Amino acid sequence: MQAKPMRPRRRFVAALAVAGLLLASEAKAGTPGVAGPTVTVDNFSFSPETITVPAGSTVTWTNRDDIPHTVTSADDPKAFKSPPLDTDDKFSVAFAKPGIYRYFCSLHPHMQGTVMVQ
Ligand SMILES: [Cu+2]
Repeated sequence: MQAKPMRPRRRFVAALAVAGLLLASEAKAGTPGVAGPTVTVDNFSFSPETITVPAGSTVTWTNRDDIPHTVTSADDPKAFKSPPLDTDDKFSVAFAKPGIYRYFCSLHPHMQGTVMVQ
C-alpha cells in the first residue's frame, strides 16, 4: 500500500520540474535589460545617439565614461530623469507609448540623444 501514495507525489515532482523548465525558458526569452536595447554613455556622448525601439521596450543606459553623466528628458514635464550615473552605473526607462523622446546630460547639456518609440 505504499506504492500508491508515492505515485501522485512523483507525478507532482515531475510537474514541478516541467514548470521550472518552462519558467527558466520564459525568463531567458523575456529578461529586460539583458537583451533589450542599450545606449552606451562614453567620451561625452550617447551611442547610438538616436535609438529606435518598439513601444513597450525598456532602454538601458550604461555609463562607460570615467566621469558622471545623467540621462535627463528634454520634455516638459520631464518623462524621465536619472541621478548622476557613476562609471558602470545603469539607468533604465520603459517606453510604453510611441513618440520621440529627446534627452540630454544635465551636467554636460551638449550631450544629447533621442529615443524613437514606434
Ligand atoms: Cu555628462
